[in-house]
Parts: sequence; C-alpha cells; structure tokens
Amino acid sequence: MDLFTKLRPEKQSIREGVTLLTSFADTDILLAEIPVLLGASPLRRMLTPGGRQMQVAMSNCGPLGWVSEPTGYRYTAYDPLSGNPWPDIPLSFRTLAREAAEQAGFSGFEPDACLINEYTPGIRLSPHIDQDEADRNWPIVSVSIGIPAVFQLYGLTRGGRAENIPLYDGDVIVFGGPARLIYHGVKKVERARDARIGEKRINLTFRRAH
Ligand code: MD6
Ligand code: FE
Repeated sequence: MDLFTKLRPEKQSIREGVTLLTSFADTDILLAEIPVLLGASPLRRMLTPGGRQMQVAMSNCGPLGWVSEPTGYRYTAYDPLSGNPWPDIPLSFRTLAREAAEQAGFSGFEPDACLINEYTPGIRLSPHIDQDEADRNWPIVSVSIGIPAVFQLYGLTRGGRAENIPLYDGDVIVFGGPARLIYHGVKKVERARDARIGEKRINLTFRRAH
C-alpha cells in the first residue's frame, strides 16, 4: 500500500514560506520508532534560561539535539542526561522530512537534528522563534502525531494577533524562507484521546542545525 492509498495528502500555502501538508505522514510508521528512541533518550522537561521548567517534555534524535539549560539554548552531540550520543534519526523519519521539504520547494533537505516534543492536555508552548540553527536557509519540517493542537503563527516581531492553524495527526508544516524567523507557538492542548498513544500529542521538528 503506498502513501496515497492510505492517506489523502493535500498541500496548502498558509503564507509565503509556510506550507501545510495535511495528512502527509503515516504516523503508525513513526510511532513504531518512538519507544526505541525514548528508551535511549527519555523525555524530560528542560530548564529555561530563566530557570523555569518547560511544560513540554522533550528529547531528540540525530547527530545533534536541541537543549535548553539555565545557561542558554544550544545543540549538543550528547544527551546531557546520559552522556551518550542522541539515538540516530530513523530512515523513515529522514525520508519523510526530505519528501515534505521537497513538496514545499526545499530540495535536498537532510536534517541533522530532530526534536521530539510531547504535550498532554493543558500544556502550551509559548511564542518563540527558532534561531539556534547555523544555516537558516534550510526550513524546519514539523510533524504532528496523536491528539490535535492549534499552531499559532505571528509575525517577525513578538506579539500581535495569531493566525490559528489546527493540526491533526499526520499533518506536516514546512516553515522556511521568508517565514523562517517568525514567532509561533502552540495553544493550550485540549483534552482528547488517540487510540494508540492516549491523551498525548507528539511533535517532531526536523532541523539542519549545523
Ligand atoms: C509544536 N513546533 O508544534 C512546536 N518550530 O509542537 C514548533 O515550535 C515549530 O512546528 C519551528 C517550526 C515548526 C514548528
Ligand atoms: Fe519552534
């Protein structure tokens, strides 16, 4: 069974540099990898530079992983919890990221970092920009798994009114070009249940960090 038999992907341009690929990812395949990845590098709530604990639980796979610490944000080759390298990005993840980027007009995307975010109902992600990556010509490819969430898009400066984009299991957002440095966040997640993972949303963001 190929992608288009099981899924009905559709491409929407949200604004210049932001492409939404609905129902693009076969999340059963992605979910099969998650326990192995999180077994090696468990989810944890990192500390912000302000010294607070983040609500969203995070981990990484790939040659590099994004970490937040009281000293700042950075990409590391080693999981600070274990001292081991982050687990490899599974082939199915890399293929998905490359194909999604291609659909959005970014050819040859080879991520070296994949941040894994986990939300439970009531959790939100405050507006931020992703600017810890060396080459911002590459997009970020973001994959939603499990219960829905509302992604909020702002502008190039903090504040203002958000454009709300509902994201469902299998949806992929590609975020690059003139939109690479726009503020975005995730609204408080509503209570819902996914048959496979329960009251959870998992988000994968693929990046070219170095
Ligand atoms: C999330 N996503 O959807 C959080 N960042 O859980 C992000 O922060 C994000 O989706 C940059 C590009 C795409 C994203
Ligand atoms: Fe982000």
